[in-house]
Amino acid sequence: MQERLKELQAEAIQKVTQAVGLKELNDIRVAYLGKKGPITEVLRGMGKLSAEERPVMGALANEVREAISTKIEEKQSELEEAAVQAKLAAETIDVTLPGRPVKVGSHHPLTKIIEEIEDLFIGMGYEIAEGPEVEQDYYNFEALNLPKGHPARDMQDSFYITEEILLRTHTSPVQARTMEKHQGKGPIKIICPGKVYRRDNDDATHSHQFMQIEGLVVGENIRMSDLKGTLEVFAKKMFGADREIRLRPSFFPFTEPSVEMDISCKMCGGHGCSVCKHTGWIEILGAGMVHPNVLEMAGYDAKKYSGFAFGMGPERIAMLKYGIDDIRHFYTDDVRFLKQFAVEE
Ligand code: FA5
Repeated sequence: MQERLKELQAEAIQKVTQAVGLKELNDIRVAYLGKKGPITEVLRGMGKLSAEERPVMGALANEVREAISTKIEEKQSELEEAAVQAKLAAETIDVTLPGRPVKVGSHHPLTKIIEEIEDLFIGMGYEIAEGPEVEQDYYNFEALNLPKGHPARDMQDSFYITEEILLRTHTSPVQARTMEKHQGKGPIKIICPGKVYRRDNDDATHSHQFMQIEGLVVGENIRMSDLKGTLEVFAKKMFGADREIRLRPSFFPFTEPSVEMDISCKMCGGHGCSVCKHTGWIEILGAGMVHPNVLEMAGYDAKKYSGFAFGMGPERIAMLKYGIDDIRHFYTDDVRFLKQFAVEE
């Protein structure tokens, strides 16, 4: 019996030593130390032994169990440690490898132009105002001295939603809204950037959706010379002192007198090309002195208060500044076009 126990110990220890996985190790544990294992089997035969032999054999059986268990535990730790090391080796990260470059976006050229214009006017003491793109006919036209049926409404072909609601055709309704909010009191000095919509046919200089920046100054003793000086400062800062500017008499129902400002075409140096429709000039804004009717409708005393207003097209300004030959580039999201402006930042 003693010999059988020693044999079992040697056999089990050899199997444990050769085991290659935790599952196999557990199978060995169950096979040798389990209730149905050979050691238990040997112990069952102890009843046939004499009273002196029994404790000796019991002690030996415990020793054998102990020795096998210890070996199993050692092997288990060894296999677990090997598994951890293998996992670590498989997951090693080479921190010295060069990283993948991150694609960085950039500001859209129109956003850049609008921010530049905002900064310029904020520097002159203006505040930024906003208004809705889905606008009431009243603010888009009527409050601007354009009653229903007025022929000048045809100057801006509109997208109507209902008879009274439309997509605003210009940012001038923000003038009317701002004056109404000030309840007949001055001074007001605002610019208002935003999207506008017209049923214009798209071509190199026209888009059915485009941006405008409106300006409005209301106070006592505001004169045409203030408007001219402001526009000159703006144009020189924006395009450089060497670019030519011209003011042409014009007509807007909400200003009197009215002007339009053109800048000499950068694409052709003023000789004429497709961008300037062969005139050498590009129109960038409309302006004028706020019509007394508009002041009165907003609750101002037109004898005491006067004002000037202007509305410019940032796309046209960006085209002139960056030498862009087609307004549609702003809206077609060609990354090759947009990337050129990232370089400048
Ligand atoms: C107006 O919209 C007036 N509300 C401007 C104004 C404001 C006048 C305050 C007086 C006082 P106009 O329709 O000319 O005016 O448009 C103003 C500017 O928007 C133009 O000078 C041009 O730069 C730009 N613009 C007009 N139509 C388009 C278009 N279809 N696509 C791109 N830009 C346009």
